[in-house]
Amino acid sequence: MTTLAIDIGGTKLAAALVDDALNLVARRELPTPGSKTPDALRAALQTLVEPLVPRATRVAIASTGIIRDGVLLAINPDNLGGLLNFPLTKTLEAITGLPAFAVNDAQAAAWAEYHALHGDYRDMVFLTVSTGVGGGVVSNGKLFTGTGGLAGHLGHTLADPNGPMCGCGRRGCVEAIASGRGIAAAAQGELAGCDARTIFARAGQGNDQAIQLIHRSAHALARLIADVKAATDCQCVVIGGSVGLAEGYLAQVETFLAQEPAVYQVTLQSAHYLHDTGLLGAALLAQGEQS
Ligand code: ADP
Ligand code: BMX
Ligand code: ZN
Repeated sequence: MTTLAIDIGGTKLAAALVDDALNLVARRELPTPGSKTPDALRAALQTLVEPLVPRATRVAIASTGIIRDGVLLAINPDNLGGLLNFPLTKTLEAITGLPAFAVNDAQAAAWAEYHALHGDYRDMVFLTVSTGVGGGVVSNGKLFTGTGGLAGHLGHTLADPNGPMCGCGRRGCVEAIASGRGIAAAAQGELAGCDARTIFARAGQGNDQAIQLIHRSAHALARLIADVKAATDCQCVVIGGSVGLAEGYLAQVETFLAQEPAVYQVTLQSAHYLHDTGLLGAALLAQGEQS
């Protein structure tokens, strides 16, 4: 079987063909449409997948948002506004003429990264620090998705009761502070209006404010990881997303986590599959669905 894997994020859309041995070819990427209307997303997905469809036998989608029965609901509508109840699998089935399966992006990535650990650990958590902060939990070898798809949305746990409002409606979520959007939203003065990528570049040039913004994100993530260790007793936390994979970020999280008591320490690793982990996780889960 050749799976057409699709990853829908708040910033970018990716697609590739994945075979049963998890070889990934013909990867394509497009920006997530700025208008974020259902029509704009449908059109962008069509453009993205069209060249890949003739070689595919099924579709597997990893998408930001709560995925329930193939439908996408945003927990943080700021990340993917205007898409309340977007019929993800129906849309892709109509575009491709193939059967489609959909799962949350971080849940998919958790499954791919669990697979990459080759049985070293039975309990692990994946965190993406990207447009938002997403999570996926594998406990005793089983991926948690929840009956309503919400399981693992760890970016919406509390970092600071006096922190910024989160798009989900809660104040002070980890996502509002640590995510790419959270980093950008806190930038002031000369960095106001810059995205997280630019802020990382400025930090690399020694800009104090940029360095502090990244510290603030890494510190919130480290505290989240201590909470996650307390909740799951996981043996490993894997970090992905463009912020999570940015040079030096994981080392900062490790430094902040080391300041927590010994019981909360846990091995941290960068995502083995880097930016393809959502694509591969969706493909793996689709294999499981049909086996
Ligand atoms: P998505 O959320 O669509 O899955 P990404 O994982 O690429 O996409 O995350 C997007 C966020 O990461 C944005 O806030 C962007 O500014 C930031 N970003 C992208 N590239 C980099 C980089 N090289 N270093 C740091 N941050 C980055
Ligand atoms: C948000 C939420 C999660 C998602 C996470 C990371 C939406 C649209 N998304 O917390 O479902 O897993 O962002 O998403 O509410 P990404 O776009 O940063 O990859
Ligand atoms: Zn939130």
